[in-house]
Amino acid sequence: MELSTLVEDGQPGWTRRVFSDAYKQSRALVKTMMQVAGLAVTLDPAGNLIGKLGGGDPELPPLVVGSHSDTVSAGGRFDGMVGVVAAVEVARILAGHGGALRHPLWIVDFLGEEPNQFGISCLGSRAVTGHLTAEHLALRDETGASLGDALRTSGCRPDELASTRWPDGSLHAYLELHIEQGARLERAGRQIGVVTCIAGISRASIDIEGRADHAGTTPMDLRRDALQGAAELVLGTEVIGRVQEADEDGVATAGRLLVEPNSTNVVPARALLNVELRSVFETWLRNRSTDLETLAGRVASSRSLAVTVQWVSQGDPVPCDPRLRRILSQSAARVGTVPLELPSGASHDAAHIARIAPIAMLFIPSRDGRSHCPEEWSDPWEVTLGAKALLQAVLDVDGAAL
Ligand code: HGY
Ligand code: MN
Ligand code: MN
Repeated sequence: MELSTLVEDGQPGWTRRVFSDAYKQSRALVKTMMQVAGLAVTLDPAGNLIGKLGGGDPELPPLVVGSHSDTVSAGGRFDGMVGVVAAVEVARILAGHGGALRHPLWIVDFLGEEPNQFGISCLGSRAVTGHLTAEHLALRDETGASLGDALRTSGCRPDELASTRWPDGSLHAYLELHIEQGARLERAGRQIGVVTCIAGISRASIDIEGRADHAGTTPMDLRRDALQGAAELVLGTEVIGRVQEADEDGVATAGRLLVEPNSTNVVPARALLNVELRSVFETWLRNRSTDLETLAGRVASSRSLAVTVQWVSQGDPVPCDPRLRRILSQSAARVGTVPLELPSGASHDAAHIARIAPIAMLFIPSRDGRSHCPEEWSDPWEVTLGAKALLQAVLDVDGAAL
């Protein structure tokens, strides 16, 4: 709740985007919380806030627990924040019981998990796994500024990204507590979820070039209307998202559209459409990406438009570590709940950390399955129970030979 008071002025809901002043203030608060909890806090060149607690055996690799504290536009107060605040609370309790853990414990607030104006998400967790590339840093937003510039301006050191790298196999495990952002737990009457697999996401930026013309004097059959082409792609995205293949399915969203010159009396010359496809089934994801490209080609030829599909990111589904899933199910039971195993339609920093370490996630319920909106809500007792399960999971994973 305290974090949610730090939001961007004049923005609806709870908005705290990665390059905003509100985010800068909120990270100062998270840093203070980490310090009060007894952690040694550093900010790495990629902007990851890392609080460290020594373990009984400093030779052992760290057990890392994290999430994010940035939001989408007009977002809620729980997506990411629950995982960060609960992780700090877990560390505070363990710091008060010196020697409780064998492994060092790192608590991480990853930079910019949500997609930003450069069209790329998970900046901090990509960086530590070596997947925030020079091409990414060169991505430009509508103002022409580059991601590298934005990182520099916000106090990060993108030229030193190599030094943020967590080598492959250098962690004992990575755990993340998060709200479900869906309604399966609520429908099943369960309080704790153990994630089986994190959906893969394919994100496309589709540039549609037509021709500006006078809206009053240009006959309909002479128009090259970029927005009409975009509209066909938007409706086609829904058709693609509804495709079922055997028992495989997924979702598709056309969530962002820019129109130029965006004037009522000019035939739209250009449209920029962002589409994302998600599924826990790799084949479905690949086939639907092909469908989208085929549709783009058809719209281009039938409307004499230039349509370019750029895949900004293509991430495969990420299974959670089966050993950790078993341990976390027992941890959830030890705090008196009956856990539910379920996939995550939302993506998380954990999906990137999976490249270098075994990962697992715990979910708490989202009321009415709502998220990425001001109505996002989890009851305080649900958050507390999630933190208890996370504490038990940290103790159990610390003691496990993985
Ligand atoms: O979009 C997502 O899945 C995540 O909430 N950033
Ligand atoms: Mn989110
Ligand atoms: Mn999130």
